[in-house]
Amino acid sequence: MNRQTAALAKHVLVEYYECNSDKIRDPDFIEKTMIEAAHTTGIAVSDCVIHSFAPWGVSGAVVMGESHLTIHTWGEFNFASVDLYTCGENSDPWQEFNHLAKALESKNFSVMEFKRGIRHLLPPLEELPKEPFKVSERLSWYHDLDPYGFGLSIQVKDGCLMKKQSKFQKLEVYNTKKYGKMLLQDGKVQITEHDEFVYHEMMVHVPFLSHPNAKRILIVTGGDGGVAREVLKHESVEKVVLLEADEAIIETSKKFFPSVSSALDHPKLEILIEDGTSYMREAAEGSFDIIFIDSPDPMGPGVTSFDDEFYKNCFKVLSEDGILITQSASPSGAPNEFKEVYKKYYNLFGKDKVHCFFVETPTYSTGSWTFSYCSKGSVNPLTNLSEKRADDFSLRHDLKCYNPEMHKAAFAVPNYVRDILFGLKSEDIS
Ligand code: AG3
Repeated sequence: MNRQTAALAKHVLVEYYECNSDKIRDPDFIEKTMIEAAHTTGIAVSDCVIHSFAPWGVSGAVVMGESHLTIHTWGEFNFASVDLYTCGENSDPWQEFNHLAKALESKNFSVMEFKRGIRHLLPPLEELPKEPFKVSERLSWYHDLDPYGFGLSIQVKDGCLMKKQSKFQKLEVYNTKKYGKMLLQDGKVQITEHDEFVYHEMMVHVPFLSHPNAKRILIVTGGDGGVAREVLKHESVEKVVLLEADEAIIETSKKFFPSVSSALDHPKLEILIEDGTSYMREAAEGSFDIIFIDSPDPMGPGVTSFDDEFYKNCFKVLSEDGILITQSASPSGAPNEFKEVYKKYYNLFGKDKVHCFFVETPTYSTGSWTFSYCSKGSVNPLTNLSEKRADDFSLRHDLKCYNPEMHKAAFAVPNYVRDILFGLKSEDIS
């Protein structure tokens, strides 16, 4: 770049003619496409605002670090007018341009490129004050939005600490204002440093303190290590197998969440990088006392690929008194998913062997989440709870959430959830 043409940013103005008329009238499509286009630059996206106008127009803006992308569409003319502004000499707005041209199916376009902030017209750097400018910290919001018209917003600082597409999913790490570091999988919050203890302690200690003697433990998709950390607090445990398909989760947790991944090198723990389907097919009958499935959402965007055969194999692999614990979504946020999950377990274990318990999860949308407790034999989460043992355990390990009162209270089910669970008719349970 020579002295005359060097600039701080590039600005490309595009007119996309003869676009696909349905697409340019669809605000959801425009939003998704704009964010995808912004991601092609590699510059972090701060926010996206979209408005639709009657009868056929959409206006939108994506704000990125010192860059932006705006769009105005005229549905009646199959036309979209777009600004692509990217900072940095090496930035490339043309990938954004291509992405939009393809997505909008524009057959004809015109483009102008401008340099912004012509370098030789700006003061030479050596004339700037030696002290760095005081930049006021401005936080932005991360929105974890459900497809059901609801979501969670959490304020983040310092930009994105890590973003990568693994073989299986998009992983991101942010530093939040209130909850410490946060891990996202495909845009959904999985853990935050400051509230993960609720989910992990309750998921693990509820079955352990009602099972008489759990020794052999299987964890499926718990690569961040939170479940393993809690499991390994129990001295009865002889062996823990952790099945995780995505090695990148393990690496990310070790790097950014040392307090969650702290037990991943424990000598009793065996980590296998696989999704569990074939492992479960081949595992010996009755070989595990507790199985934990710490999956992303049971259905919807973060859906896991476990099919009926996998769950049948879980049943087979459990010992006589074995317990299967899975996260079972938010019944108010995703009632249909919730219902489907319980339908499956009722079929497999029998209705009276399946119990639902609640936990408070400030950083999962709705703030209230459930686990399912499915018992193969006669272990019951309440009648088999040893309160003395639970109390001692909680004190000895200085737990932040679990205690015998929490254990009992967790199984209190509000009427609207009872209606879903008890309303599952025998024909649903086939
Ligand atoms: N596992 C899944 C939590 C559910 C997240 N869903 C959501 N935010 N919609 C958490 C992994 C912790 N080990």
